[in-house]
Parts: sequence; C-alpha cells; structure tokens
Amino acid sequence: MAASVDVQRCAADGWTIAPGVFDQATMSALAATAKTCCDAELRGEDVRILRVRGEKELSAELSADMRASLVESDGESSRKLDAPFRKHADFQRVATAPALTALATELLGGDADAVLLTDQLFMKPPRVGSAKPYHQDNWYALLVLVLVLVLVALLVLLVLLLLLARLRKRLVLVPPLMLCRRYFGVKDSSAVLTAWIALEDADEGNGCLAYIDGSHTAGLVEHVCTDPASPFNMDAPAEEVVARGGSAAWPPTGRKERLAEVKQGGVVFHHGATLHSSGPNPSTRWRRGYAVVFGRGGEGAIEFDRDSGAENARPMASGAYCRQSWYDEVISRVLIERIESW
Ligand SMILES: O=C(O)CCC(=O)C(=O)O
Repeated sequence: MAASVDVQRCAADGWTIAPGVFDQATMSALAATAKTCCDAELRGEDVRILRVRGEKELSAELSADMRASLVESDGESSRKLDAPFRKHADFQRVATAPALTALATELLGGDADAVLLTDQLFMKPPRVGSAKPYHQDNWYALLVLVLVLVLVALLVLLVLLLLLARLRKRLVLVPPLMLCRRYFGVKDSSAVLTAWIALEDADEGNGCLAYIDGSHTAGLVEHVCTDPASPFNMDAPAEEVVARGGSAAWPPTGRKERLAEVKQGGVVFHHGATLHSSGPNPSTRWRRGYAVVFGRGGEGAIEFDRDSGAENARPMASGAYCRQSWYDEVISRVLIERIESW
C-alpha cells in the first residue's frame, strides 16, 4: 500500500511523519553510499558527478573552514554532506522517487508537481554525533569574508587602537564580520517543505529530530551564531525558542515540543518556518538522515527574495524554478530513463 500523509496535521503543527515510504533495503544501501561519499569528500576527493558549465574545480585539499563544517568534534567523523544529489545516483533515485514527490506535492498543494530546491545529508555518527540547535529551513545565514571589507575593518581597528592608547583604556575585541541573507530565499515559507528521510531508526537515544508544534505560524526569526566554535550552526535566538514553546534541553522539556521518532524508511516532513532541532548521539548506533527540500510547483508558485541568488534559478519543466541547474538537468535525465524503462 502506498504511504500516506496527514495534510491537516502538517498544516496545524508545521510537521508530520509518513512511515514506510522507502523499504529497508533501499535505506540500508543509501546509508552505505552516504558513508562512502562522506569519507571520499573528507579525503579531499571531488565526488561530484554532476557539473555545471564554468564551475570552479575543487582543489584537492579542503579548506580548514570547509572541513570544520563537515566533521564532528573528533576531527574525523563526518557530520554532513552538502548536495549529495550531485554526488551519487542513489541519492538522485531516492529524491525523485514518485512515492516521495507525490507526498511532497500533496503537502505543498501547488498546481503542479513539487520541485527540488536543494538537498543535504546529516550523518550524526555513533558516540560523537552532535546536536543541531533550533532553526528554520527557510532562513540561513552566510558568513562572507570580503577582503576589501576586512582591510577597512583593520583600518578602523588601527584608528581605534590609537584612540584607545591615547585614552589608556583596554582593547575590546571586535566581533567577526558577518553578512547575512536568507539562504533558500523563498518569500513564502509555506512554499518550502523539507522531507527528512530516515536512513535508519531515529529516536531520542541517537538524536532524532524535535519540533515545536505550531512554531511556523509566527513566521521567520533572525538567526544568530550562539557558539563561535561552530559558526555553521546559525540558531534561532533562545528567547524566541522559549516564547514559541521550546527549550534548549535534550530530551526536550518545552510545553510545545515533540520528538519525531521514526523508523527506517519513514519520512518526517516540515514546513520552511517550523522550528526544529536534533539531539546528540551518544549511542553506538548511526542516525543518518537525508533531507530533500522541495518547493511548491506551478507557474509563479515560488517567488525568491531579491537578494537570494534567484538570478541563478532556472525554469523547470513544471514552470516553477530550480535554484541550481544540476537538479534540473538530472531530473530531466532521471525522468527520461524512467520513461524508457517502462
Ligand atoms: O538531521 C539533523 O540532525 C538536522 C536536520 C535538519 O535540520 C533539517 O533536515 O532541516
């Protein structure tokens, strides 16, 4: 029987679970592929099988910043993989599986099939898998280090130092330069839906997802970096999390918080503005999740913020837009292959 999803529940709570969308064999194979791809990327190998014309070659060595965002605190276990869809056909098959896209389309409620916006893999390895603080998927911040601005900042610092020397006061450290923008950049967060696919059972013990029921109804909130050691984790401010019924505890203790415990092959769906987090994984089990982010399908269904990089969006067959052209190219190819195999 095809998996089904509770549309009303998702609208009210901002998230819902569809059990048994994928079979165990497919998920176990994907979990093994996930590990292979992550290990190769950490060795500095360029694992992209899809390329965009004019795109820069990756250097053999990962930059220190890039590596820091990909590994856990032990310095060697994988934390995440960006855009796995570009890196292995197994991800392409799962992201475009009719069982998944039909549910996403039903939840987004557009005039046409849901379109693929982006994808990410969260590894959460045994013992060292770290918690992910509360955040919203339609918000993300970009750390930008612009040489010219750094020079300006250094100049300002010099002037300040001179002034301070004159005033014989102590030097106060200047916070790092940070420019923010919305990452998905979709104006209407309800047009964004994340499908988090459980590659193995996820529960309280290995750091499953947690949600604040109804938190999407209050809209997006500016995110901040609360832990300078992990600048890649931009979080919703603690007071906003508490105001919306959440907590910083694991397991959660907030009045509106619920765990999204899910069996292998189940999919947890959430709205683009729903506050969600995940716990640490002190257990001896893996907790891998493949997150595929869909946008509402149909002519004009997705409108990007002006500063969101929408100029890179390309029309998809459905008439909606795809932010990154590799999804577009592969979706066409996957569909053609599927039609040819009928
Ligand atoms: O898997 C996790 O721990 C975090 C996932 C997440 O934040 C997401 O899928 O949006």
